[in-house]
Amino acid sequence: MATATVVEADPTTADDGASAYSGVHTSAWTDSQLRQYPFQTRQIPRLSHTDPRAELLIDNEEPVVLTDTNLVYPALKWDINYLQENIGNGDFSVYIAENHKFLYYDEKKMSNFENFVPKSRRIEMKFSEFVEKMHQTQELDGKERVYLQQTLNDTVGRKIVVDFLGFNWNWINKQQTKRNWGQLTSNLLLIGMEGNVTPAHYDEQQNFFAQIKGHKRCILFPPDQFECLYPYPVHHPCDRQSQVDFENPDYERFPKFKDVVGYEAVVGPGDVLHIPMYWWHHIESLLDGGVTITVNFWYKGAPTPKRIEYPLKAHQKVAIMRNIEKMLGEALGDPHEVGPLLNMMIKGRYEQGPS
Ligand SMILES: O=C(O)CCC(=O)C(=O)O
Repeated sequence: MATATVVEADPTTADDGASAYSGVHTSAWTDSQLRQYPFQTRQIPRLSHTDPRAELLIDNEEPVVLTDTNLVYPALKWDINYLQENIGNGDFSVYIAENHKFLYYDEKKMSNFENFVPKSRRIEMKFSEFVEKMHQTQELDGKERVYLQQTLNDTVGRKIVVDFLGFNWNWINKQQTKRNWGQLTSNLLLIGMEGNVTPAHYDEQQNFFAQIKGHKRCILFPPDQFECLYPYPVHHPCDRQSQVDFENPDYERFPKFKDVVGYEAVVGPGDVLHIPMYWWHHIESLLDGGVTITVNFWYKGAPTPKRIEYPLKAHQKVAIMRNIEKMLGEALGDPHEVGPLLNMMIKGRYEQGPS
């Protein structure tokens, strides 16, 4: 199933302070800060950006943690106080969830599924209100939580602009050009509480995920594990998100989740994780690890090549499936008719069985 050829991490460099290799290291974190899940993972390699293996992995649309890009070097001094003083008076999107899981939903698709009840809500607030809210929820002892997720924009203060201009644009622009990626669409600033979880989903963009403060565990799955992860229908507000609750998987509904195999890395300040387009990612701020700050760099993928090569890659098949669902939704005039029609089309006809 998994066709990814992620190179095996070098145990001498793979460690970010705690050990999947049980060597002796000074620990920035320990295994007890990781949540437990019922599937196996392999380590994503941690490499220097000058290592040719790193370039190869990015070329092959495979994940890698780059340890020394200096991509967000000026931001490594950012903490809540510095941001509160300098980030400006703009509005920030803050999600409030009833537990640690922040399942994303597309508000524009909510009218397609009138019975859908989101488990988190988005509120626009000033940065100082967010900080206050975070302190309040910390006192509530972890039940309700907040997660700031805001695209960086021109409302930020002068010092943040200076930091932003000092990012290693030279390196990242070269990455973009070399691979013929489209434009940088946005930089999302994420400020999370310890223990926050972004459940598994995929994006239709290339991502350089730059960790600034605290540690995050990133579990990735290649696009060929689509069948094991059971994404919501395209018209559902949770499009691109897995329906499987990793902490309590319903194997009757999602039997193939038993076959899922992930790749994982814990990223800390200065690390940059390449999350290739269409790769599933589940991201958790470590338990008892304090506040986390991340800025990601989302790029449009390369244009479809003029000459298509066969066999198609898994992510190209995902794109085809998405288009079929979208076209059926339009043709039928009702997203709720897509599932029944697809079922009618395949039931007793295309399922595997005696030939
Ligand atoms: O860091 C997180 O919690 C989620 C980030 C994410 O999903 C992304 O950058 O695509």
